[in-house]
Amino acid sequence: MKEFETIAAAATAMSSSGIGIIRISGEDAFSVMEKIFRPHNRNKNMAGQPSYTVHYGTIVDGEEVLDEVLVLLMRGPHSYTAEDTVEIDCHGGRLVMQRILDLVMRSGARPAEPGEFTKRAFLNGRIDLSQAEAVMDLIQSRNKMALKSSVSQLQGSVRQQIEKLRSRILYETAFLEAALDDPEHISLDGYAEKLYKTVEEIGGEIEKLLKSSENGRILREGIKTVILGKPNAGKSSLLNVLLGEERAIVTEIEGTTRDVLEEQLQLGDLSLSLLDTAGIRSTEDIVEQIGVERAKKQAEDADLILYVADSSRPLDESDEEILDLLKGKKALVLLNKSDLESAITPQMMEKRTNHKVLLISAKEEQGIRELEEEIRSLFFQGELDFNDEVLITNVRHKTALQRAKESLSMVMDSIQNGMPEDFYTIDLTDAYQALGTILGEEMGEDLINEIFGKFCMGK
Ligand SMILES: Nc1nc2c(ncn2[C@@H]2O[C@H](COP(=O)(O)OP(=O)(O)OP(=O)(O)O)[C@@H](O)[C@H]2O)c(=O)[nH]1
Ligand SMILES: [Mg+2]
Repeated sequence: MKEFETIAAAATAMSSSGIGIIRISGEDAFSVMEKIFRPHNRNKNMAGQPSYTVHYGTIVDGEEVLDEVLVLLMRGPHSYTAEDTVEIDCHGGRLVMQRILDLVMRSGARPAEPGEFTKRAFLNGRIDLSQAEAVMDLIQSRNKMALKSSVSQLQGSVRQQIEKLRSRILYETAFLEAALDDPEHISLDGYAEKLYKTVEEIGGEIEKLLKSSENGRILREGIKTVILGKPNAGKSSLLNVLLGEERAIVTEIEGTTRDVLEEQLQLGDLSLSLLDTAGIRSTEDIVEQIGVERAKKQAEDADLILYVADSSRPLDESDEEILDLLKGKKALVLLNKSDLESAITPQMMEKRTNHKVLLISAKEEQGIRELEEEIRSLFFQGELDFNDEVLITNVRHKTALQRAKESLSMVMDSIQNGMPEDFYTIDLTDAYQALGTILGEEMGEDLINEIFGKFCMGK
């Protein structure tokens, strides 16, 4: 019966701030409040107060007044958790919040687990699992686009899309089963061709969602941008210029950076996860060798590589090696140290690579705006408009969509191979169930607990 116990937690950070909010949810939320809250108007009957009302008074532990507060009442099912909920707005201070929280626990609530309030909203059917997950994404959003996408998911954009696909699949499964049960009245003549087309269409819709997940991931995690180049090319200098602070060590000694250094960078709406790496060269130094290997490894799964070359020095075999690493990747070639006399011109570089070549000077901060613009246009080429598109931002949703897509492909195979109709229903049902897991249907308790376990405290 654990799910129905009354829970409580601090909903705001426990630190010095204007106010702190303690939230209580469950059957006994109101009775806990009555035990510890003394309304300013002593004659007020708190148990009889309507939902969505705010009351001024004090929190008392016996005769001791702990704080002056406002209490908000929300009766289920019209609350976040869909249960009776009380929020105490107290002063935001570690000690005062801790003392009130202790008192709440002694008065009939137990500490909420991470994500438990949202889990209740889900278990009580107020939101589906994709919406619950959107709550977490919303809190963690690092840029406007990510925020916009999680708000739309919170409002059910993913759910609606999935429900539409599921109901189409369900219709076909039900029709097939009815026909198989009652062949005398329902004919399956010509049905396979029709089903093939429908399944192909649904598969196409799923494919579209899967494609969106790449943009979704970039929104969520930021563009993984790896700065690559030979020692001394100015990689760390570039990182510092982009960040606007002296984050990485810069010296004229080759091999200054040994390890990968990661920093977050905001370019307008875009988030970049920017990685400075060790200069690529063959070296006897074991520590540097490890650094070089790490740099190459990061480059392998980068969304974007910024290749920094020292334009005052001629190209050598290490540059060739780096140019190889750029093949098939989104990349920009940056000829750095444009303030010095050049040994490599953009024209020379353009002959060796299909990537865009830019002249910059990290030291003089030249060409940096242009670089930022190029990065933006690489990721937003006009066609990427997140306004109406449902974006899949969650890896779990992506995996489920892939499973559904595979099952639908099997249905199409069965039709093409002239298999009997009952084969179709098995795979259609699989696809239906796979999509259901996105909404939190057909899922075991363990999995549900694992998902909510990743939430933050008090949410
Ligand atoms: N003239 C000039 N010097 C630069 C420029 N950018 C960097 N430098 C200098 O080049 C040297 C190396 O810069 P770093 O940023 O440490 O180079 P790096 O690529 O990180 O080097 P490693 O960490 O050794 O791989 C430093 O002395 C910088 O001041 C530039 O645009 N113009
Ligand atoms: Mg460096």
